[in-house]
Amino acid sequence: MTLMIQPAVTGGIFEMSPNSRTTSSENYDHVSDVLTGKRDDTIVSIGREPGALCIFKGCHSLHRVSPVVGDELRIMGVFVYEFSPGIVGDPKVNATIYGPRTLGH
Ligand SMILES: O=C(O)CCC(=O)C(=O)O
Repeated sequence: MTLMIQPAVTGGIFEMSPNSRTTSSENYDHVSDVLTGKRDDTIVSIGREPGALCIFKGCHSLHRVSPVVGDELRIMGVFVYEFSPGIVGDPKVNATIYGPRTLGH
């Protein structure tokens, strides 16, 4: 679940191809088609106004954010829910996705 707090002035568009994978299938052919632009028809853009709330199956939906342009920060709350309590994201993975500023938090 994401909650837009402060959109980028330019860029920072959140796009996803909903349900592009399943628990039982990585669906590599479809994923490849999306990544190479052959299935742009499956991509949806999500609202970027402050307060925009998006609930989606992130593990099963390819998603990306276009480059943020300009000096203003794009601030997004990202809430990830697990089936069991106590599960946290791998700090190295988080640093790869969100930047080294997340290390140690
Ligand atoms: O920044 C966003 O708009 C989406 C972030 C996201 O979905 C993620 O970090 O997995």
